[in-house]
Amino acid sequence: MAETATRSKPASRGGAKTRRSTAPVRDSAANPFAGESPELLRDYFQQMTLIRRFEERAAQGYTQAKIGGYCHLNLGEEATVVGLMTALRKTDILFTNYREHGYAIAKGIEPGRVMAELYGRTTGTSRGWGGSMHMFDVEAGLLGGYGIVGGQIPLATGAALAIDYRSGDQVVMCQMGDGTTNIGAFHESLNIAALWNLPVIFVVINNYLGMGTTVERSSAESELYKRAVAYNMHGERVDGNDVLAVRDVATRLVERARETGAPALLEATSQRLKGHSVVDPAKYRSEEDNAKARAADPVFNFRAQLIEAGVLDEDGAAEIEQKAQADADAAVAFADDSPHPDVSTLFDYTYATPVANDSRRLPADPVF
Ligand SMILES: Cc1ncc(C[n+]2csc(CCOP(=O)(O)OP(=O)(O)O)c2C)c(N)n1
Repeated sequence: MAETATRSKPASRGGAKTRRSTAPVRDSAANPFAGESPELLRDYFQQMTLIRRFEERAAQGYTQAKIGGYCHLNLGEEATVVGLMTALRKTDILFTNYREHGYAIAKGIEPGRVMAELYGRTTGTSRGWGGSMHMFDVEAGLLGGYGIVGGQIPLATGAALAIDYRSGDQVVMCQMGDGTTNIGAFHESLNIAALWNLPVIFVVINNYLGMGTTVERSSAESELYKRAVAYNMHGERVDGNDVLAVRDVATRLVERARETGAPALLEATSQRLKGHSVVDPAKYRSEEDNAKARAADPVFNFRAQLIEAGVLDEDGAAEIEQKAQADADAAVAFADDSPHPDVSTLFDYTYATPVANDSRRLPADPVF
């Protein structure tokens, strides 16, 4: 086990205006970005901002009834998402729960294809049949998108077994929420991953809430990374609002798994800014909780830190924000302009047929 990894410095809401620079950020004890490439820092900010704008547009699309089914957003988790995905190669494999739009984008899938999946259009990642919770893209290494809490964990462990069996050099990352660590599959999978030394990093996003129940009320050990001890596995906690801290620890654990096969459990603490899903008004949260979540806003704080450190000025930040907004708007336009699946394809991606062993037909068609 290890201690909490953090590089955070309290965010400032002000900050001097400075010119955009390409030289490595000047080394100084007070500078949280010492030695970092300004381009990379701006790229992280760009990705985090794009995910923020994308999720805002997704919420809007839901209220306009353009998006059906369930819809869970990564609002407030952008630093964790970008930090984690930065640690993966394109060929590495990702499994997530249903809160996955940001992961899909940061893993390299076109935002338009992600939005089209939300809109149920044929140009979506799952041809419009999966929706928000079931994105899938083999080329990008995203093997779902799962709506059943914990459903992704045994599958991710199996994928790591397949990599090990073929002596591959890929690593699997398996993302889940804090509430998921009380599902039996979590414990079974961690046990087998440790026993067989499988290259899988289990990542728990601890936003301190399941749907509305706090971690303290549902988990006997609320510091979730400590659960790794029971499986003789390395466990670590990181401040999920700090994109660089997340990137650093995730990179270390991913590369360790690549070299030695060793699995690990990483807990990233975070705050979701809105309800569990877009239809949840989050009445179980107090004003104090909301204020705490807003104060931890990783996009807002990262922006302020970048300006204070001289990596960005106000104009540079605004330029990135405008591009992110334009990209999110373009994703919506692409989804809106894409076709709905033809009704004749209704059974094309299902196992079931109206009669066992019968050919697929539409519900209105006569069975006999
Ligand atoms: C097996 C199963 N049980 C219950 C549900 C209903 N459910 C959906 S999300 C959720 C809470 C999960 O919380 P957490 O793992 O912390 O993830 P978060 O939503 O916070 O990302 C529950 C109980 C489900 N989808 N699957």
